Amino acid sequence: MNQMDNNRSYAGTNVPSFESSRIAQPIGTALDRFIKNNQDQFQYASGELSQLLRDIALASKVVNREVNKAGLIDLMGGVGAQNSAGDEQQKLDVLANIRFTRALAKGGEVCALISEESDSFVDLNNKGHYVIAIDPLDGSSNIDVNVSIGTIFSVYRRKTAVGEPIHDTDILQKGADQVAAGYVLYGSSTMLVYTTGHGVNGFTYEPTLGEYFLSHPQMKIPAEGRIYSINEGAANSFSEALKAYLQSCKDSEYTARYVGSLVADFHRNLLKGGIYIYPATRKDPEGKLRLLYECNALAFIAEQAGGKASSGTARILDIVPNRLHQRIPFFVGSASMVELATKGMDF
Ligand code: FDP
Repeated sequence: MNQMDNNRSYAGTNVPSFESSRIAQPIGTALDRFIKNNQDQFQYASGELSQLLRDIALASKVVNREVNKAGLIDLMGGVGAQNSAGDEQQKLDVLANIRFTRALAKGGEVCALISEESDSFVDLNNKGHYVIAIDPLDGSSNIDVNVSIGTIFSVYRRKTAVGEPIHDTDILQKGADQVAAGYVLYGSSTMLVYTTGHGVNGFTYEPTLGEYFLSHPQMKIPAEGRIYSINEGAANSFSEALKAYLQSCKDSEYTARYVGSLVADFHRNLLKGGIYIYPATRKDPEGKLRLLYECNALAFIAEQAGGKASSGTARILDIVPNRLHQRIPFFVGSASMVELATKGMDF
């Protein structure tokens, strides 16, 4: 079929034919195949990290199924308890935590798991080479209202020798030490986006085949964006520098977009260009988001995609955590926006 056939118009309109549309293009590489093809990029390549990524993908499919059914079976609402960070635990938070913990424990590659839902780290298998930090279900307050939520994960190589007891040096590693990081977005379609330090690739879940396929190869965040994402309800307690930055966004007639699920806001800005900000506020003087299992992963992905991530005073990936559930102010997204937003910060 020639190009003219491909682009023929119907009834005088210039509608591209089905054959030439994106719909007709072949489905991308399956995630499993992609992981295998790229295994050699990794300096410790032994197949363990690849297996770990597959375990995460598998658990995310189970969670995706549960998220989709949440309104039909009794999976909405809280469990009547708080997690280590003091947030109300939702039923799906607890379930997602169980799904990921089980998948990672069975795999055997992970020696310790840090989760938003557990007070201390979980000792999984002393023979594993990897430490994982995970927010099993980010954006919990959106579960009951059917708005996009996500999973965020960071993977570190353990510092102690295999077989030795897990030490603080394994657990409290800075973001720059991550060997992989990613997120799953349970949205209008489900996507898994991850990096192993060689760019960022995005995979879309095909539910009838039960498989993720490469749909967004080598993702790059536009250096300049026009979207700003922040909960301005707390504006009275923002620093003067931040207030001035937000005013400049308004003066330039930027677009304000805030889903209230970090993964969803981050993902949109990654694709379109923009900045996500969760600053220090009166209520949360250290910021609200957790360094180890929220900010580090997204900072790694942002940098790999050409963007930036800052606490306002430091590059996120350079910050050495001092405790498991440490919070930090977070500015992430298009490089020039993060630079401008954090200029002259007075935290
Ligand atoms: P949530 O409390 O619903 O889990 O990680 C915490 C988080 O959501 C982020 O996903 C989200 O961006 C932010 O908190 C929303 O906080 P505010 O309601 O304070 O804006």
